[in-house]
Amino acid sequence: MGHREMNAPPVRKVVRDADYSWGTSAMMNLYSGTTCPFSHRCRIVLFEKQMDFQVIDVDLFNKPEDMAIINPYNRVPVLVDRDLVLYESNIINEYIDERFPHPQLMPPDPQTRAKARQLLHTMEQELFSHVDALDKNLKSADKSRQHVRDRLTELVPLFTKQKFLLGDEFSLLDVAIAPLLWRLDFYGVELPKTAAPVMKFAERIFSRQGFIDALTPSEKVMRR
Ligand SMILES: N[C@@H](CCC(=O)N[C@@H](CS)C(=O)NCC(=O)O)C(=O)O
Repeated sequence: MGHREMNAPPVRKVVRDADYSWGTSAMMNLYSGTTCPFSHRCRIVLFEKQMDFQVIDVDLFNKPEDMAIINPYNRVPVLVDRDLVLYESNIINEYIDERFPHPQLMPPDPQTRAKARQLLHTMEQELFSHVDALDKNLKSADKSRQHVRDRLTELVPLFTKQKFLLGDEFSLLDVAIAPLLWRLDFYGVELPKTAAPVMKFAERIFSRQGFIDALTPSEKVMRR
């Protein structure tokens, strides 16, 4: 699995006619939502690595019954790698990064890695906890828009010094934030003009081939 003849192009199969044969393929299987920002994170990492994998689109309005068996939270993304079943996007991404270490997306030294994990946690608390309200345009969506706008604007000083969240190298932190940055227009979050360095950072991610390849047709139309 994941190993190919030298110079053979990677096999990247996208299954759109949901064939939910859990884990029967020799390749890594990612069960993914076509508009789900958390699944989007895992698709980016898969496409950034030169390896074989299969992305299986899960219809979230008509979820397969056994989804709840493989993930007790009954959510996507889920990664099935033969006997291993994983859920939670950041956990899946760390696994893929360790299983296919080139290019490495987590920092190599324990201290920076611990800091990265801490920042991933902060990102969930401060930004991604608002995704549900924004996505469903709940009553609290306006508060969420303001909160997301303020937290992102706070990142401005960081990008006067460095290209990406952890420094000048692209990392799993940039992967984790990217689906939200891609959806800002879609969620109705407008950043102030002073936040231009943050949008420049976003464009740096959006122009990567791995990012472009990972977009589903429904995500492509979220942003012009
Ligand atoms: N914290 C989880 C969040 C996953 C999540 O919320 N997934 C949503 C779609 S974006 C889902 O599957 N919801 C269940 C449903 O819509 O039925 C992660 O990072 O993987």
